[in-house]
Amino acid sequence: MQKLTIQTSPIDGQKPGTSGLRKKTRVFMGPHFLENYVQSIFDGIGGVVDKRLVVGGDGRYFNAQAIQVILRMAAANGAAACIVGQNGILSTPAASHLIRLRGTDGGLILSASHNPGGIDADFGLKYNTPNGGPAPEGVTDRIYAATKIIHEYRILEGADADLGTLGKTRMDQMEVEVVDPVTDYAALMETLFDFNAIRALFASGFRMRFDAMHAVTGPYATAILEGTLGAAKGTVVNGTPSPDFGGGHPDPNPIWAKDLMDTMMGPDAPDFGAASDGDGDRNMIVGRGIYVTPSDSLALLAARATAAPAYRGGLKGVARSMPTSGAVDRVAEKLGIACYETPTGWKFFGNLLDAGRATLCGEESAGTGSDHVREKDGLWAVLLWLNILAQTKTSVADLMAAHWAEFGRNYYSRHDYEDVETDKANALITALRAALPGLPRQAFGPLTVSSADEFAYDDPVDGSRSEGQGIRVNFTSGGRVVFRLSGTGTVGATLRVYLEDVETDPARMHRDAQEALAPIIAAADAIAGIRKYTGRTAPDVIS
Ligand code: G16
Repeated sequence: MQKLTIQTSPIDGQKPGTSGLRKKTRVFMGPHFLENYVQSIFDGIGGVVDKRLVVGGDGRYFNAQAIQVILRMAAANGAAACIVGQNGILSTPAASHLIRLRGTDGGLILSASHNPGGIDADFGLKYNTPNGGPAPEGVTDRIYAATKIIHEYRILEGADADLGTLGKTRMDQMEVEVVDPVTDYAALMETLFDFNAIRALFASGFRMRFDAMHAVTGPYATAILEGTLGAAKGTVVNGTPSPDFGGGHPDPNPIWAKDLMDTMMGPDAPDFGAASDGDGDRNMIVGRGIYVTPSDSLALLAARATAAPAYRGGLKGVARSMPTSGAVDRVAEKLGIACYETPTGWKFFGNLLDAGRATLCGEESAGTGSDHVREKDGLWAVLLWLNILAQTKTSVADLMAAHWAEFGRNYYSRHDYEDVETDKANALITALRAALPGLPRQAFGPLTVSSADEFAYDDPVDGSRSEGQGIRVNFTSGGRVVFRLSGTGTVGATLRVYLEDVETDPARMHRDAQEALAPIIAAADAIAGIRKYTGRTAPDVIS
C-alpha cells in the first residue's frame, strides 16, 4: 500500500462548534474537506505516530465512507492501531467508554447528533481526548489553528478495511480491530444498576416504550432492555438504525418524538416512555400522561441516584450548564454537595468529572450523564430512571409531584428561532450586550430586572476562562431569561431563548409551562427585540 502526500490548502469554515465540526453532508463530501479536517485533528493533537484511536459513528449517511478515509489517514500518519465499531457503528457514550476501557489516545466520533442525516442533511466529526470526553477548547483551538495553515495531508492508497467482520486485521503497519459496538457498553451498564430489581419490575407487568428514532441506540436498547432485562418484545420501536434516520429528525423532544408523546398521553399508555437521539447521548423521559423536562429529570436523578448501586455512597457533586434550570441546585443544596454551573457543551464537564468534583451532570438540551463515561448518555439516564422506578414502585407522575412538593418547581421552556440570518442574529446579541448595564431595575410588565450579565466561566480545575457564553437576565421574582446562539447548527444562526420561573406555591405547580412563563416570554421579546431583529413572530421550536 502506497502512502500518498496530497497537496491542499486551508478551507474556510472548519472551526469546531459546541461539539466538534458539523456541516451539511455535501460540504463534508467536497474535495479535501474531510481530509483537511482529519489531518488538522492529527496535527492539532501533536500527530498520531504510534497512537491508538477509537473510531466510530452513528451510522448516518457518509459514515461508512468517511471512516475508511479516517483509517487510511491514521495509517499513513503512523498510528499504531484503530479500534472500530463493527460496520463503523458506535454510539457516542459507547465510544467514550471504549476510549477509557482500552486506554487509547482518544478517538474520532462521526456524528451530527440529533441533526437529521442524509446527503442533503448534516454530518459531523469530533475528536475526544484520552479521558473519553469531547476535546476541550484548548485542543479545539489548536485543531482550528491547524485547519488555517494546512498545506498537505497523508493518506494510504488501497483497499477499504473490512469492518463487517469482528477481529484484527492490518492496514499497512496499522492494526485495525473491529469490535462489537454493544458488548462493552452493556457490560458497563450492568455494573452501575440493580439489574435484578429492574428485571423484577418488568416481570411484574411494567410496560415501557423506547423510541430509538431509527438511530444508533436501537441495538443497544434492544440488547439491554429486551434481551437482558426482560422487557416485552416490541418495547423498543424504530430500533433499526438507518442512514437518514427513517427520514426523521432524531431529536428526542416532544416535537420530534411526537409518536411517543401521543402514545404516552393516550389511553392505555405504557408506564414509562423514553427516546434517544442520533448518536445515543441524549434522552427524553416521559411518564404516563407527563413529560419530564431535561432539567427536572436531572434534578430527580440527583435526588434519587442512590437507588442505583453505583451511586449508593452518594454524589460528590453535580454540574449543569448555565442555561439549564436551577432545579438541581436546590437538590444539591439539600444534599449538601457542590453544584457547578458551566457553559453549554459537555466538554466543560470533563475536568469536574476527572477531578472527582461532580458525579452527575446534565443539560437542558436533553443530556444527562455521570462519571461512568465522559459523554452524556441517553440509555444510562433511562436505566437510572428504571432503577428508581423499580425501587420506589411508584409512577413517574407521582415521583415528579413529590419532587416538586419537596423542592419547588422550576417552570422551564426553550424557544428556538432557527435559520436566522447570521448578521441579524449577531446584531441582536451585540445590541443586547450593549444594553446590559442599563437593564437592572427596569420593569417589563410585572417583572423587574435584578441583574443582567454575559456568562463567563472560570474552570475551577485548570483555571482556563471561557467568555461570551450566553446573556442572562434575572428578575426579582426569581425567574430569568437567557439568550445565546447555538453552536451546533449548520445553516444560518439559531437563537436560543431559555425561559425559567420558580414556583414554590403547591397550588400553582401544575400549570402549563407556556402559560406559567407568559410574563417572562413577553419580557424576553421586549428586552432583546426578537421580532425586530429576526422578523419572526413566533419560535420555530418550543421545547
Ligand atoms: C451538543 C453538546 C451539548 C449542547 C448541545 C446544544 O449536544 O454536546 O453540550 O448542550 O449540543 O448545543 P447548542 O445549544 O450550542 O446547539 P449534541 O447532542 O448535539 O452532541
